[in-house]
Amino acid sequence: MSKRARQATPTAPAGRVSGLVIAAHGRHYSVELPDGEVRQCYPRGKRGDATVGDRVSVSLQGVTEGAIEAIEPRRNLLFRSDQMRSKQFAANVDRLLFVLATEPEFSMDLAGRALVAATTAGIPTTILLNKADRTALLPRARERLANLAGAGAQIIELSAHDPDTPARLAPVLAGRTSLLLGQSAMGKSTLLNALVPGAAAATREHSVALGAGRHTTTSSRLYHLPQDLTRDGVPANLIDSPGFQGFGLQHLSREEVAHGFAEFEPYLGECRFYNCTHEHEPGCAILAAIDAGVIPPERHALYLRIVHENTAGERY
Ligand SMILES: Nc1nc2c(ncn2[C@@H]2O[C@H](COP(=O)(O)OP(=O)(O)O)[C@@H](O)[C@H]2O)c(=O)[nH]1
Ligand SMILES: [Mg+2]
Ligand SMILES: [Zn+2]
Repeated sequence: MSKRARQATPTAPAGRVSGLVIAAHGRHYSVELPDGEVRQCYPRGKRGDATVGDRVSVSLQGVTEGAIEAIEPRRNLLFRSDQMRSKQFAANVDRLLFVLATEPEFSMDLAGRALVAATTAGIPTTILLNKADRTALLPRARERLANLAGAGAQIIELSAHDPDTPARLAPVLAGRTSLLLGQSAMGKSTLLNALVPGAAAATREHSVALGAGRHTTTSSRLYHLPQDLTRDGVPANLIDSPGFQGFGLQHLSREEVAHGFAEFEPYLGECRFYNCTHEHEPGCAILAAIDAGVIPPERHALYLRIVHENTAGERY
């Protein structure tokens, strides 16, 4: 038996090990093996597109490297896409933690789009309203977030600087893989460092290994949360992701976009016309719910923006 085969887990084919993608940089992946060893892996041939959170089958090469032979089926994938390309945030995510803050002013448009992406991917969302210590700014942030009351996301107000924050988030994080997402400057890194002791050091080492030479997050990375957050043997993980300035949803059809709005759900299928676009048709149940004050007009306006942007993209 070769040394390589003996290192493999008993269930894997000879020389193959199942691993977890914890970082991705182009076609260069950091894969964590069952014994905790992290190997630098490259996809075999054209087999690309693995993403952080993916389980992959790796054949070990040399002492520190490996080849990704296969990507195991995903439970879900969170990504954004414009006409040029798509950007994967993470796969196999149990919960999206969308980070907003009392300052600088966050974009309701981007928050709404991230919620649509998560909802259509089947990922529940918790909104973290950070910098709640800036109490004078809280009422305005709450007022803006009121439009999301029916969007199916729990909202937690917190301060990443507050030493009690990790304990308060423990029930949300325990036994799950959560994805931290948000515009830059909202406090994602501060929150990550509060929740994952040693995350800052790991990020630095990673940038050095890649020769990136800077500490800004340019791609997603999976961190293990402390062991007391393991539930029923399932460890808790936190995936940090780069900030973004746009959030296209070109991969979604009109119907999918509509289902991305949780508050539309009770009315979908109730319109007079089976192919209602919910834009102007008589007997539209969504438009009626807006008139009745049940659905905020701002949410419908976002639906229209996404749908129009996607149909404009089809013409090219
Ligand atoms: N007042 C206050 N400032 C915070 C809080 N969390 C983060 N910050 C500050 O907000 C700025 C941006 O934070 P950072 O974690 O780098 O944001 P990121 O770009 O989302 O990773 C930094 O100056 C932080 O010190 C908080 O809870 N309260
Ligand atoms: Mg950051
Ligand atoms: Zn309709």
